[in-house]
This record gives sequence, structure tokens and C-alpha cells, in this order.
Amino acid sequence: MAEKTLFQKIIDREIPSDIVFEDEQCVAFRDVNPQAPTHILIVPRKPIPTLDDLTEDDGPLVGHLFLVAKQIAAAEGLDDGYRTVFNCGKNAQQSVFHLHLHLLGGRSFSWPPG
Ligand code: DGP
Repeated sequence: MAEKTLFQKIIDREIPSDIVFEDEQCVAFRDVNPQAPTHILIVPRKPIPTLDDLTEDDGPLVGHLFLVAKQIAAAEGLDDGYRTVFNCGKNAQQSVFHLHLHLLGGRSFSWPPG
């Protein structure tokens, strides 16, 4: 069997994390190296490595991750807005190859991103 990803170990409670939300499809926990006052990673239980590995069947799952982001943003009081990011691959600096949606908020962000 393939080695579990770091995030799979977090989902399986083998590595501790600050979990803020979970349901049958995903787990959301605070990023260990936050880039904003609120920085949460929303991770599908299904171990999809990157955005490039998504199939048509994963469409509802990806939609669900965004709906969870919206729900957490409200719970975190991010009333002035927030940013959601999927980093994909080398140029986007993806470092953990288990799909995750970053939810960032609590400060103003610049555009274009660095
Ligand atoms: P990315 O670069 O898009 O692959 O984002 C990976 C994120 O994962 C990065 O912002 C730091 C975070 N991270 C790495 N290791 C851990 C960990 O052990 N626990 C938590 N909570 N976050 C982690």
C-alpha cells in the first residue's frame, strides 16, 4: 500500500492538529505555518494528490470543499472577505501532495499574488 500522506496521517489522528471542522467528505484544520490570522486547510478524506488528478466524478467533492470554506469563514467571522487557494504543482509551491484548499482571512491581501 502507498505511504500515507502527511495530511492522511492528520485525518487519521496519527499526527495532532487543530481540527476546526469535519464531515464524511473532508477535514479542516489550522495551518501549522499560518500566512494570515486565519489560515485553515480543507482536505478531502479521499487522497487525491493534486488538482491535476481530479476527475469528473470529483466535481461534487470540490464543490463541497468550497461550501465548507464558506461555512468556516462565517464561523471565523471573516466578514470583510477571505481568499481560497489551491496550489498545484511546482510553480505554485505545492508542498503536500494531498489536495487541500487554503482558506485565508483576517487581513487584507494584495493582488497579483507573489
Ligand atoms: P501547500 O504549499 O499548498 O502544499 O500547503 C501545505 C501547507 O501545509 C503549508 O501551508 C504548511 C502546512 N503544513 C505542513 N505540515 C503541516 C503539519 O504537520 N500540520 C499542519 N497543520 N499544517 C502543515
